[in-house]
Amino acid sequence: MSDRRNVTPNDLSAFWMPFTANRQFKKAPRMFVGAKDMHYTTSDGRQVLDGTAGLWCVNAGHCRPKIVEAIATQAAEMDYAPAFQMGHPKAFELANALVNIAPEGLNHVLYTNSGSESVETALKVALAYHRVKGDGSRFRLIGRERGYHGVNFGGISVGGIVTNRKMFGTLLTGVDHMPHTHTPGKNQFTRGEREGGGEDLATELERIVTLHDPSTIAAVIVEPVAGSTGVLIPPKGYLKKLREITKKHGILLIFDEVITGFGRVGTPFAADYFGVTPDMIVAAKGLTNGTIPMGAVLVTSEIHDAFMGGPEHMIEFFHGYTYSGNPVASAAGLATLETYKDEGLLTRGAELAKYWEDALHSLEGLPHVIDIRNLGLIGAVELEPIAGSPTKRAFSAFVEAYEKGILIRTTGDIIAMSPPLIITKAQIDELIGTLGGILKTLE
Ligand code: PXG
Repeated sequence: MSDRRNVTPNDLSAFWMPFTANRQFKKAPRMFVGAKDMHYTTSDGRQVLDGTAGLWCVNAGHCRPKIVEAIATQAAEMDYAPAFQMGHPKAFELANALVNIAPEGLNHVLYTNSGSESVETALKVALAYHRVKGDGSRFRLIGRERGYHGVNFGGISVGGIVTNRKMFGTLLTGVDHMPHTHTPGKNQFTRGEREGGGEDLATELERIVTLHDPSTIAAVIVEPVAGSTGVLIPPKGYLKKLREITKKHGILLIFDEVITGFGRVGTPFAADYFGVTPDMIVAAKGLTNGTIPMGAVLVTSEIHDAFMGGPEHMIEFFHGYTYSGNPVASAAGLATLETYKDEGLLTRGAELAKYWEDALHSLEGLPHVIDIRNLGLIGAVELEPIAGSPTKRAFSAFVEAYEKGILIRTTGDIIAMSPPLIITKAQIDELIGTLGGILKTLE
């Protein structure tokens, strides 16, 4: 095999890159060519400490042996099997393994290939569920401002990010949004969940439900902790209250745990952390440690069983993908869950959370830092935007960080971090220490 290090492609124009400033990137590309455990290797041979688990997905760290081997072995043994009207063992084994780590009651799994597809799948299950129960007037879907649920039409409709919505026409109809849970100007530098305001914020749902009448509402979808819009931690009691209201009105509650799933907040799912069990969990990313695209929707027996009433020769739910439960992805998922189990990673975040929190909050008082937020192994440092040039300051920090050997993410002027769950305390010090140095010299 040829050594691809230090090889930069000679033409970058064909690949229209996702969520990237293409012209800027292609003038000064940043390329990774290798990865192992906590580090990436750049095309110029430098090591970069991964402060973001790739894009919130490499929870066990990079190129872990069990996962690498499982993928190679499965690809050689059976690369693909038809997903409709045929099966293969690993898809079933993985579904069982997922149910085993999921909150009590979430007993069935539908597979997808991404977080976005998981969201579409969950929304469709919600609508169809009410219909098969003879309650087809429940057609409305409720999301939240500043929610991110991927980029497909259902997801951007229930999502609350203006830039992701405004170009794309009317989107889904029958959607409404709750207010987001962020309170800028108040509660800055709160560690973990803040006290107060949770019940009031959740009660906004009651107002929306009253406006539309509960009999028209199918489901409410929220991220337990909003990740990509800047790490917005819900106030205490908020999710419990959402559960109370949805239950009272026969509305399904969907947790989008694409980011918060698989140990990110110190428990297998955020549902466990908050002690709130939704009717569905949307997952992806950490399911295969980022290796092979795969997502999943976990649903309760009540939802699943509602579909199982018709004639047995009939397809119960007209939905699915060519790659639902793909053999290589299933093998990757099984090996990933084994790695999490072997190394206690689904709860390691809880052990490190306090150290992580203290390290992050040590940045309080540095130039431009206007807020710091954290939960489990998630953290955000919000910077004062440069007047008239929002996002520029944080983006400069991102580029500088890459040059100095750490990978961070930015959204607007918020720096978000979510390292692999194998990070050591010394590496937390390195990540935060390097970031602190950068903040001191930022314009
Ligand atoms: N739901 C949530 C909560 C997500 O965070 C998706 C759905 C969509 O997943 P896919 O696999 O279709 O991308 C996501 C994805 C970032 C960042 O830097 C976040 C995501 C993706 C890429 C970057 O914050 N979240």
